[in-house]
Amino acid sequence: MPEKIGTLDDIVITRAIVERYFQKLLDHVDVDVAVAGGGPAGLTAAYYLAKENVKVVVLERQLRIGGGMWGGGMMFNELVVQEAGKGILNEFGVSCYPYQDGYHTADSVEAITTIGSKACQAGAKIFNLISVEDVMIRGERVTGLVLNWTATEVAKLHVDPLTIRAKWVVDATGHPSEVLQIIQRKVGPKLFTSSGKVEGEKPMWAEVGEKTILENTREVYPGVYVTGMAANAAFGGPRMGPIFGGMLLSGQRVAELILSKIKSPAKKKCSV
Ligand code: 48F
Repeated sequence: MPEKIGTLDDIVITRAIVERYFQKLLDHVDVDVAVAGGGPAGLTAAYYLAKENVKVVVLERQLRIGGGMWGGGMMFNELVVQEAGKGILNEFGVSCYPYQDGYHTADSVEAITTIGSKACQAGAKIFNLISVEDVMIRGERVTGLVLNWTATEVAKLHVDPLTIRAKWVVDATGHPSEVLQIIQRKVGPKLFTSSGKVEGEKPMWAEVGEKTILENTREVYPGVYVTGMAANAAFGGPRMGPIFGGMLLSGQRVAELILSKIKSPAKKKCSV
């Protein structure tokens, strides 16, 4: 065996993984922001929050982060962004190529691996293989998320979940807007939408969808913001297919909205 590999004890490897994982988990059971869903919108939100030293955790059901970005359009792994979306890809360092006026393309694999990496390096903690199955509500405000291993969901095992507390929750679960569906199921039609329920996404229309997604990125229940495709699903905007600028801009916007809440401290009385 080559000398440079040295001696390796399988039990040390096991201890290292178990100790480090549980330390990481324990450090993130009480956070500023919990993001449900590690697609392009959730990861972009996590990046912009972590960059400002906000303690942020991303919970992702799948083994892999990235949601619907990997496959570009219909498994052609290229994506399109408009000028504003290109600005965010540039900030991440993703290569963009002009196609025609106002349209740029990027390799979807380069885009999502880079965004994920930048979010981690900024300090966001991502937990994959964990599904959000419920919310904690105290006094008509969401105060955290209820989690379980995706494996229990897949195997339909009767196993009780665990919880994490968060000052703010972000629904970045994409088309199904799962956190909002849970809230409406548990507390009735009390979302800040016209019907109080998830309005449901409308048919594909890139131009309108990319505009409405930014208006729809907002607080949708006390303590809960919505971003990405979940925002258009919540407020009844169209889907927009493989143009991804709206997802990135929505992730950035939700981070700005939460940062403005975190940074505007409650007014205190001055003593003289
Ligand atoms: O679906 P997804 O990519 O949502 P997004 O960030 O971006 C939408 C685009 O991919 C595309 C589009 C572009 O125009 O329309 O569809 O809004 O990522 C959502 C992620 O959330 C995870 C899911 O596995 C995916 O990776 N997710 C969904 N529900 C849960 C969840 C849940 N209950 N718990 C944890 N993760």
